[in-house]
Amino acid sequence: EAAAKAAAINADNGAPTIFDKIIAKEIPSTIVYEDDKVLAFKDISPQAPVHVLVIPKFRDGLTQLGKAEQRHGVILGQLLYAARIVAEKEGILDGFRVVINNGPSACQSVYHLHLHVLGGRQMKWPPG
Ligand code: DGP
Repeated sequence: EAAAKAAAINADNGAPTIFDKIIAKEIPSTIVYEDDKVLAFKDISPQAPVHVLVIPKFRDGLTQLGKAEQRHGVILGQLLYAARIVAEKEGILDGFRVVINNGPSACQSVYHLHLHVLGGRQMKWPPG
């Protein structure tokens, strides 16, 4: 029941998220890459020596990947390509992982689409 409650609290309600403040630079972050459409910054709670989040600057309904529509195809490609730029900048191009947590059962906690770029250590499979 506690888990169901937590899931409900974290459910996708379309409200603004902390990432809006990071995009607006109202709260600080360590930016790794930025262009007019995409922002990449270090995760506040790193799960690997390199842990960077890649987000669209304009959420445009993309609270989670499961809400993607065909019109989002271009930004989705830009995000994935930005993950590759981040991997190169961070020196992990030889081995890195890109993760998208979608929804409560995947432990998504921020409802603004984001790619996790992880590396700098041996990653395990399957993930938890
Ligand atoms: P997820 O669980 O997939 O929704 O990942 C959300 C990530 O966002 C999580 O790894 C921690 C990170 N995060 C949350 N708040 C902040 C913040 O204020 N600054 C930064 N840099 N990262 C944050």
